[in-house]
Amino acid sequence: MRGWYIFLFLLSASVAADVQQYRVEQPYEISLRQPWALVALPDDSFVVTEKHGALVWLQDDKKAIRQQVALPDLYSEGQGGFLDIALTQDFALSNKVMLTYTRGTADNNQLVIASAKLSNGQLSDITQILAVTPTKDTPVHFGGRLAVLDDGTWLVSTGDGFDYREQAQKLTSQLGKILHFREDGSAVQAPPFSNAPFIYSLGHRNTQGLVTVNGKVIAHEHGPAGGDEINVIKAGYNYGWPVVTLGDDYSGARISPFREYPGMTPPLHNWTPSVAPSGMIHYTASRFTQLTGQLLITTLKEKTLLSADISKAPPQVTPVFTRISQRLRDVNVSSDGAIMLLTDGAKATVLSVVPSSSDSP
Ligand SMILES: [Ca+2]
Repeated sequence: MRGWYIFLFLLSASVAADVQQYRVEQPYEISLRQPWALVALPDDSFVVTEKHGALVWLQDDKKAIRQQVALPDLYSEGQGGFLDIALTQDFALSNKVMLTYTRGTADNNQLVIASAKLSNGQLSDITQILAVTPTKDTPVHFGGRLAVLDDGTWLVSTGDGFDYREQAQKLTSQLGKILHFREDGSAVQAPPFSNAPFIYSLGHRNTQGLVTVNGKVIAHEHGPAGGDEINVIKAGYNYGWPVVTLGDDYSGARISPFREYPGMTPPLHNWTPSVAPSGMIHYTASRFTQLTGQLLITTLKEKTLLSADISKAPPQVTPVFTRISQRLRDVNVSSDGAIMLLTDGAKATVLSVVPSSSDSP
């Protein structure tokens, strides 16, 4: 009888456990310097942004080409620099992309959104369409993640600037928000706050994961000491920071006496202690069938990839590929369903993870 219970335990444990049969490859020889985003292109090549202002094109034939991008007034200190790139819906025809970077000086800097053309791994026609206000004097908490919605309008996350966390609650500031805009940088029609037409949601600390899943917007954000969150983002909603957080200040002091507050939306998932979530995708491929339909989230502090099944309440969050123990900056997928992981730091690389059969070493 006891053996039968152990069998049942192993059977149920195997459902939620790490994907066991996988192989990790390093397909590109180039060493990447402080990369931020890993972007898949329709021709199955990838581009990687590097914060100091370079774009690296990783081609299918394993060659890599680095371009120093002419980003006007680039400010590349701390967490700032060249951050995200996202393709427009008609990219195959137009070669048009959106990008984020930080501009200015140590005393006066801001996140900006620009449109550009991307062809043959090279960016051109870079035109600033939006700049987050007010400017600030800290080199951290810029947010910077882009996502395109089904109707072709755009969202971008902004950070609270660290020293300006109270502004995350103010509609007069674009810090600590998710902003909504059209492809030309103008405000959308009928925004939730008529007096702050770019603001989609408020009360965020530093959001670096932003995806759509079947029309729903899902974001993750860095908390302070603990209190990292996954949120379902809805227009006009307040996500609480810094009035409500399940984390504490780095000193150990409470940031707020409130763990919940009327009118403020609690997270779908909370991580305490922090994992430091960086990138995120919705995995729709079938190469790893256990992961199909799940969110894949890279982490810096936890040094692993996490899968999140948000069809369950509460979401089921599970480490995957646990033999890889590195700070991970971003994640994407190749056209054949391989999971591509961008590592973090001054000598970073791209790892490709594919299933291996049980008789492989
Ligand atoms: Ca929150």
